[in-house]
Amino acid sequence: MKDIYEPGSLTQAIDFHLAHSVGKTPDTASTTDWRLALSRAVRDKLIAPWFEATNRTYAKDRKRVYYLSMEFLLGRILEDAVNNLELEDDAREALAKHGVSFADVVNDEPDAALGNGGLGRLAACFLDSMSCLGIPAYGYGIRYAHGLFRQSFDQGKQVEMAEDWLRHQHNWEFERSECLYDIGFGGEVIETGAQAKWSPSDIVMAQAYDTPVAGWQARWTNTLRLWSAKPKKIFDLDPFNRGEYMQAAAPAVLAETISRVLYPDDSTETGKALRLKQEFFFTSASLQDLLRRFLTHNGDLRALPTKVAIQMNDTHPAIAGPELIRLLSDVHGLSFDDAFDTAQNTLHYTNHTLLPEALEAWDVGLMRSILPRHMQLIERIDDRLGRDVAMSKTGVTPRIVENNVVNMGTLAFTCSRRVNGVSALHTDLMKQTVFSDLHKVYPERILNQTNGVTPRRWLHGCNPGLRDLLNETIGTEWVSDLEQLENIAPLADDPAFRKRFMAIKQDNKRRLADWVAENMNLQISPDAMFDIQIKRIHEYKRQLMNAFETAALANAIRREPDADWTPRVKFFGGKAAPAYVDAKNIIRLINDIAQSINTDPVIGDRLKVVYPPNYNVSLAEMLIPAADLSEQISTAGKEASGTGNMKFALNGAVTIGTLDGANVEICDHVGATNIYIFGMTAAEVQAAREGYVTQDYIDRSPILNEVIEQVRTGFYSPGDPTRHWPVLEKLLRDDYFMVAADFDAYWDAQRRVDGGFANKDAWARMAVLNTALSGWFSSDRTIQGYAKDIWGIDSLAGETE
Ligand code: F58
Repeated sequence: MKDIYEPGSLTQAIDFHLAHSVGKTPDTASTTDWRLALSRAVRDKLIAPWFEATNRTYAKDRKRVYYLSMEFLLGRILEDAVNNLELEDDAREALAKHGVSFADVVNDEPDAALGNGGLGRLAACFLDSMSCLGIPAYGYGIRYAHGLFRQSFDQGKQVEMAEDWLRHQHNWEFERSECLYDIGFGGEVIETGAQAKWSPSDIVMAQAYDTPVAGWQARWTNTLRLWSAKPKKIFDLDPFNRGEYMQAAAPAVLAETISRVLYPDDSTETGKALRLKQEFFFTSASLQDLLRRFLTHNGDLRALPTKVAIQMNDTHPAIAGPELIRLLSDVHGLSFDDAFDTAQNTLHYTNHTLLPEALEAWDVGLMRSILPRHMQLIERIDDRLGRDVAMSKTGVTPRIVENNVVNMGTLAFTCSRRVNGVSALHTDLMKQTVFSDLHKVYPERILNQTNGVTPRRWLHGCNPGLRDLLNETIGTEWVSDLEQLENIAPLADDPAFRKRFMAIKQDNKRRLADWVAENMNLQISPDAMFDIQIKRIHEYKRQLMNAFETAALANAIRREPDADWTPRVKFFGGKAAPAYVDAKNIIRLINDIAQSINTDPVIGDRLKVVYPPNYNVSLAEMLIPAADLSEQISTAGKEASGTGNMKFALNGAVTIGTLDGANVEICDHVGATNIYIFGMTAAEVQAAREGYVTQDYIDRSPILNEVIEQVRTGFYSPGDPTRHWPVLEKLLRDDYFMVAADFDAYWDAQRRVDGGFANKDAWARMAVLNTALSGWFSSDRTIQGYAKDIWGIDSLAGETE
């Protein structure tokens, strides 16, 4: 199929869509109208490559990947699509003809925030890379009506508001009103002989919405298929006619609840049931859909693994094990053993956390009431595991169902051919800790695929200054072959190149400073070091340690204002789960510390603290290119990988970090002299747990002690001196993440950073080398690893007919 527009005819396409899709004339069009028109024009350009990719996959009956993820944290779509199609100049010009700014138009788009953090953003990077590499793939997820909540601050406290990304027309998707599947809940299982039939008591429908995902230069285009819940029966007329309008509408409302909101946590009982329903809803719809597609070409379902690889992004879709077995056996007639083997050879599971509280476990009673047939199958799968365990003679006793809960990690592991961690350290720890028993029974199953990030969004798109410098210096191939950045490494020693590199950084910092002045009513100097920690607020990520260090630095400045300080602006960004009280307390403390420092005339420009509300992908795209220092300071052993750490390094920020997650590999790549590593290792953290007393560490650190005393006596909350006691109480009672133990090492490392930044040439050299040597952290490399080691799928891009 040919492109419907002539090359260079974007103007014509935008004008067409402004009139025919949006229904406006140029003189009445708002920024949003122009955005909708441009989005339609750009979407048109995706259609030909999309059809071609689909046809080629079909024609050759190629193996496909199905990436099942509860979350796809896409961010804005328009600018990314424009970049991938290299239409930026055309779009800018076309809009300029009408006196409209391209930047205003792309910034008008709300973020598609269908994810919480790293896990969801990783899924979005993977979609981009699979399209760039020409790997036939579908992303499957949920079309939440409301994505991650919007955050604001009220006197420093986090306030959550519902997000509403679909309020304006969403121009990227195609509604597939014919693509519907029944999803059952509850009811009973009727067994006749060896046959089981599940008869659910409630049924909702899953309806597909497809978004084309174009890869770099539209070499290949895959599909993101998101499911929306619809009622089976649209309306109850009887109660309506009786005037009982609420009752008439209730069944539909209840059904639609399933895809209404992205869950930021699951701390309430009702929340738990709804989340389990969401998980089953999208998993079952996806499996039914892919089986239907498989059966259009193939007869024997036992051949499924030759044509299909399913990747489960964490345990959220882990019900895929029993559901696939159910579909294969109860619906399509395979024996349980054949169904199990087929499912297991098709499924793969990625683990993203070892934190015990984040490992999913469902109450057996809840599972049985919502998914009675699946609970039976889980017990049979557990028996199979029991047999393998006995045969292995390892002496270990892993079980899926234990103490009346279904352990979803063990279920996912048992039903998968391959299980992977997301960084080298995390994968080792998986083998030693959470999955040590299963690893003994199945020593071949666990492997590592260190995370990566897409260079299209996280360098080419968000840092146009650096993009242009790179294009001019080493050509443009780096965009789809990121390790070519190594070619700039020798230029770290070239003063002229360093100067240009740092001038770009300075421009990015100036832009951010302008944004802060305009949006936060705070003046910051772009000459200061921009020190940034942006990520979900969690105790293990230790924003608290950063806040304490910030307060301690302010104290030191107040004592000796005329000493030779390296001016800094500390940025914090991130949301806390609404029910995570300890994290919300930390947010309030940071905001109070910021208020105290920013209004202190003695401190002045030597230190400022900025915490913009509602951190999201778009804000990250502005902050990361402007960073000098990247904060990656989690307690060693707790951050599975991190991906922000990679984005910062790629954009020429130097990392201060612990030997945790992928920081270890970043250190290996950029070199130990170009990163500030401090603190305990994962093994040292384990050893320090024995007899740990927070107060002992505080007593040994006069710097930390002073800050703790200030917090205790209300220095940061003068009208309300006890406000931050809960933070201290928690710390003193249970400093599980060892803020006190690592504080002095962190303080010392920060003072080394001060010295490092003061030496402009040496710092610039480090910055250049960080960009040059982090090309390995492209998600293209990660996806190539999955394709080769896990999925057994080749690229189709560039392959001749
Ligand atoms: C993150 N997990 C890891 N979970 O913490 C991070 O180290 C890693 O780099 C990233 O995955 C990608 O592998 C993560 O983001 C969540 O957001 C959960 C989603 C479900 C609700 C609880 C949080």
